[in-house]
Formats: sequence, structure tokens, C-alpha cells
Amino acid sequence: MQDSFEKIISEIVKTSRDMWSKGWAEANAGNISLRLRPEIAQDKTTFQPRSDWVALDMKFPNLAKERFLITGTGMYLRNIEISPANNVGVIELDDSGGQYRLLWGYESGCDPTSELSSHLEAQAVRKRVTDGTDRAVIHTHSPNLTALTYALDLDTLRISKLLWEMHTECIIIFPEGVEFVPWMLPGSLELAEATAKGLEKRRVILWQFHGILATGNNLDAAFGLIDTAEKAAGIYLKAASAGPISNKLSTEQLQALARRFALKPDPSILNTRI
Ligand code: 2HA
Ligand code: ZN
Repeated sequence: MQDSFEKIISEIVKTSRDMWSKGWAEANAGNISLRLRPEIAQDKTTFQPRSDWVALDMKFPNLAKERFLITGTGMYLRNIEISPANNVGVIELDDSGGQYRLLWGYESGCDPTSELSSHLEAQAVRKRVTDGTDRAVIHTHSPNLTALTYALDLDTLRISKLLWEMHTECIIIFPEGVEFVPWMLPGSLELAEATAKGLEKRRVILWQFHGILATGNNLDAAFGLIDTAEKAAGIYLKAASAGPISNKLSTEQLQALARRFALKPDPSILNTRI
């Protein structure tokens, strides 16, 4: 099907409905951004300046003139399907990447997500490291992954190895692992910067006591990363609640998966013992 703004809207409707249905998006939890392709972003009938320029916390030179579909602050993901234009907006960045203005949506009067800094920093890094392929960022409050950050002492190597060991699919879906970021204030520049640093190498970032952020070339790809990591975290919790975990994928089995699927898993994760 030809890409169109209507199709993009139907994708964000489905993604946000699925996030709600999976129990990842209580109240106004979670936010989504998508960097629009030029053929969609340049539609002058749909997109017209609807606000003054607003200064961003920092400049994003490699996002200059880019246009993003992005959820609104305080809005409930479960309501996007009722009214996309009330809950989601399209913003564009100026020539310097230091200001944004509204082009469509936010008809409820809201602003972009409170995690705008994390989304734009994530978009900027992933655009650079993927040569423009990555366009989607999803943040959400996935309960199993979040529960693990309370139950266990984690770091990047430990959470990555644990998820690989608890579900055969994980090393295939994220051979680079999952980056762990200790608790920081939601919406803060500090959290955005720690997240962006992790995204230089990885596509999934676990925020301690909060949730998860993932990137991909489209919403399905980012959603699939979260879904897989969240499922493995759930399998761990189920297995642990049934008694001490006596079996898990061995390093040799993980290496066999890497050979079978021609993966290059992060060796420091493979060599980690938990
Ligand atoms: O949108 O999830 O992290 C609300 C949040 C903040
Ligand atoms: Zn959040």
C-alpha cells in the first residue's frame, strides 16, 4: 500500500491500542514518535504552521527541518484511536534544529510528550548511527521489565544475559543486548542524555523503576523489540515464582543460536555470568 499520512495514523492507532491492551500504558504513560518520510512530511494541504516557534532544551542540527508525528503530553495512549488529532501532533524543527512548531494535531491544546528530550535525542542518535534508517521511538511502562529492576541488581551486561537466557528469541532479536540506565527524573535532560549514549550501540534501553525505550525503522520494529524483552522478563518472573530457576539457555546454546542465525552478539554479554 502507498504510504500516506492516513496509513501512518492507522499505524500509531494500532501501536497505541496494542500498548494499552498489553498493560504497558496506564493513564498517560508511554509516548511514541515517528520521523516522517519526506513524501508524507511535505504534504502542504495537511501540514500548515499552527504555532509560534518554541525553543528546545538543546539543538539537534541533524534533525533540522525534520517533521515528527509525536504523542501529546498528558494524553492517554488508549484514547488515540478515538481522536488522533486531539492526542497526537506533527511538529517540525527549524533550520538550526533548536526550535519546533506545530503543523497538525494537538487539538486538545496539549504540547508534545514530557519525554520530548529523550525522543529527540534518541531520534538524532539513531538517525546518525543508522544512516537515516531508524525513524520510530517508543517509550512505555512494561511491567515485567520494570519489576526486574526492583527485584534484581542489574546493569547492562546482567539484564542482557538474563533476557537472552530466558527466551530463545532474545539473542536473535537483540544481539547487541539491552542498555540499563539507573533511575533518573522522568522527562529530564539527564535521562535523555544517558538514553542517547546507550542508543549509540543498542536499540533497547531499560529505565530503572520506570520502563523501557526502543527504536526501530518503523513502529512495528520498535514495538517488537519491547514485546520480546517484556515477554522474556515475564518468563523469568513466572519461572522464578514456580521455584528456584534450575534451567536456562547455556552460553553454548546461545553461541549455537548466534552461528545458526549469523549473529554477532556482544561478547561481553555472552561472557557474563549471572
Ligand atoms: O508520558 O511515560 O515518562 C508519561 C511518561 C513519562
Ligand atoms: Zn514513562
